[in-house]
Amino acid sequence: MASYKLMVKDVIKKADVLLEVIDARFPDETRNSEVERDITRANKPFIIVINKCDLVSKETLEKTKSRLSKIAPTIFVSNKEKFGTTLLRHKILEIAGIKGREILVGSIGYPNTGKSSVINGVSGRHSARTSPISGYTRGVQLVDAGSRIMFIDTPGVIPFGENDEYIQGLLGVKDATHLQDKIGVAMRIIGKLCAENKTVLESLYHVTIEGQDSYDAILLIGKECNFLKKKGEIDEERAAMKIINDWQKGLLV
Ligand SMILES: Nc1nc2c(ncn2[C@@H]2O[C@H](COP(=O)(O)OP(=O)(O)OP(=O)(O)O)[C@@H](O)[C@H]2O)c(=O)[nH]1
Ligand SMILES: [Mg+2]
Repeated sequence: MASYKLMVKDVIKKADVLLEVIDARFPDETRNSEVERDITRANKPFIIVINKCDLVSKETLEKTKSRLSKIAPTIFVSNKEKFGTTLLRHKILEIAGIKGREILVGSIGYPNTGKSSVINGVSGRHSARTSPISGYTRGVQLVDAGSRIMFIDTPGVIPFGENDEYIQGLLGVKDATHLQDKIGVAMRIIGKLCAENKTVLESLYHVTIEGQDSYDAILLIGKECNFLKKKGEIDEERAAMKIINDWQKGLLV
């Protein structure tokens, strides 16, 4: 992990502009205040790239933007729907304020947020390697995006401890079968959805959630899916895995 931190510090030192790539579905969980502090201390400009915008509603995006734009310029991007990348290119050129030489742009953030995809989107090429399995980008990679922009692609930077299973599940760093506390992770996903977007949960599973706690909501979903153990009890672990899988597949947005 120490080498990750050193790698990030080195990229911050070398780059003229930094992109902090976050996932639109969980902006707070994928921002890293330590990295932001290091960038500010190094006196480098940075842009918060809110990626995977196709996976959230416009209202959620606007709320996120109004909060985060107090910290740094923010740009919405969806690589899937191909928007935001031209604007991002312009913003990089504007914020760097460098004339006549190449601009080095470091792309940093949590695993799987789409750092490599954003680079490919801006370059209009597929030079940075991407993957649904997080941790794909291993070493630091340089990608020439043309018109004076050179990207530094980095691996995901966040230290994961044993207690970060929720983040790991949320970000798709681990799939449901590899999570120890599947029920705990599913409960937190349900809690998040009940606070932000209860209807999507209700309509995907054909249930009505009215004041139940997250555990009871898992049972309700298990019952509706007919996930039963031998004795006829609801198989809450199977229900939890389904919820985590559906979340990771993007069905709960
Ligand atoms: N829906 C959606 N999926 C995206 C978007 N951008 C990237 N992805 C997907 O997210 C996954 C991760 O993308 P990468 O670009 O490899 O992410 P990364 O941050 O470089 O990942 P690591 O290098 O492993 O840390 C891939 O399955 C991409 O297809 C987007 O805008 N919308
Ligand atoms: Mg990558």
